[in-house]
Amino acid sequence: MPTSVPQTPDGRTPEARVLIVMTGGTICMQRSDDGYVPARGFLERCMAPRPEFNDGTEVDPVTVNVDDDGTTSDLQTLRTPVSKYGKCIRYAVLEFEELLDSSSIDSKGWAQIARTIARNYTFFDGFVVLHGTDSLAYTASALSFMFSNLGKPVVLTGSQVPFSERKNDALENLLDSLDIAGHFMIPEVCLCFNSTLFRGNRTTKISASAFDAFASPNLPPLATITAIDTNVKWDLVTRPTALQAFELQTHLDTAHVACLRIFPGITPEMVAAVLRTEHLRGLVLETFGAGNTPSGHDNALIKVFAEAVNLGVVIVNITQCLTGSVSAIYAPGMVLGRAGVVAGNDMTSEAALTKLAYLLARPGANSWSVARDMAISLRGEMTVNHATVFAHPDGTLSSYVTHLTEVAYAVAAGHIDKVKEELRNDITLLNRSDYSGNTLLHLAATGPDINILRYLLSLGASVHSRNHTGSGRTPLFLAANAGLMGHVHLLRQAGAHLHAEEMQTATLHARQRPNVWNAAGLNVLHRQTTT
Ligand code: ASN
Repeated sequence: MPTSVPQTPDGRTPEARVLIVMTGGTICMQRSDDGYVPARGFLERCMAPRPEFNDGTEVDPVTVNVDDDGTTSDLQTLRTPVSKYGKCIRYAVLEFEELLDSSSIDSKGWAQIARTIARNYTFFDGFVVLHGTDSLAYTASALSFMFSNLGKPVVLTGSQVPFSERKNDALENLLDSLDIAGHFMIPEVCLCFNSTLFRGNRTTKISASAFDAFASPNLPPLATITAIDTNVKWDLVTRPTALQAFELQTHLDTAHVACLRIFPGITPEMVAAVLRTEHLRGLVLETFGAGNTPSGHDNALIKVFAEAVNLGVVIVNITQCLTGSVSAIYAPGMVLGRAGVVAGNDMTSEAALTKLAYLLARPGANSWSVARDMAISLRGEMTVNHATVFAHPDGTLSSYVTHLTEVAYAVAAGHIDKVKEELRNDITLLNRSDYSGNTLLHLAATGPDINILRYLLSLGASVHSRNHTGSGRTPLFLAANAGLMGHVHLLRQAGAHLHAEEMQTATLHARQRPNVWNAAGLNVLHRQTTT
């Protein structure tokens, strides 16, 4: 436990805002004569009566954007009791019109989830998506590709047993997911299940009934959750380092991709029949071991693959094995590579298929560009040497404080070399906050050297962290308030935005420096909240 609960200067407990998106799945189901079916009213039925989810205070409803034409809806909002990290989580549940058993979800459903998050991105600190487990790993993978430069946590979960049953895994999974989304700046699409947080696009469903339903065979969990603590492996967490704002691509070309599992005795004719499917553009080939297919006497199978590649079909080789990677160490695998089949390394089938569908739908995509991009890691979905950056969510004092003070001083004084040196020694300082909730980026946002701001952003410092002042100020607010136009532009470029309460406060200040507040997005975002 922290020695004391941090408070805002006006004596309130800091709050995080989380939107829970309910898409269906066992978690919300109830018994019926036809077996379990999805049921509505999850917040009222399951969350409101439980003290873990409801501290009993009256909370104003939250306005959420429910569709692309700007329609809004006021949702009932609840607040959790104060957590061990000294925060309450204020949340609402947005239920989709049609609640699905996830075995029926498709790319339209993925787009609906993605759009819901994008429309409400600026109003919440994190998102939880409640979803059936059957296709959860596909949805997690698809969303990870649909979102570029994601700066906030998106946590998917569900359960094997409905919340409405006495003994279930729903309560634990939901509580853990809400805690992660509200407390930890893990800006990835994650899957939280059975006290474990995974990178979503590394997961696969491994059990039809056990609570331990998901595995991430080729990447350790991003976090493990015990009764006492949440242990985040910050060195595994990826974060956006490009100076670009959050973006969304909703279209995935699932209609023209397929999956084929090789088995002993598969004939070239069968494979050719699949590859001749009208308008097929991409195939995920699940091969044996390190990426091998039967070679046969005359390499007939390889010729079928080579022909399809020449006709423009992108074929991606992944292994049927649960762990390990394809690699061209055996002749059959090497021959496949020479035929133009792309090595998918250690991607799961779910990740490979959704990545292929995503790349094929990108504007201007052709088979060459798709094949090239299938071989690189876009969202940490496959193992290559990629840079990772560390972070820490809470504002509690710790042994880091001495170093943090030193580097904080260097940021405030504009000593960039010292800042670089300290962060080289200990990158975990990057997203640490002091007792007022200020991260290094907060300090750099009003600091004398814009290059320090740029440097911290290039390392992946979060533009969305909120300090303990007022309703929680972001670095962008501080930069605008200080009238630093260059800093404001840079932060905006990196995806920063003012949140709803900041905009209200900013409106009062805007008369003095309209240009800088305008650059901070006041007009644009103000219009959004009033629609
Ligand atoms: N059939 C359910 C679904 O995927 C399974 C579950 O959620 N446990 O929606």
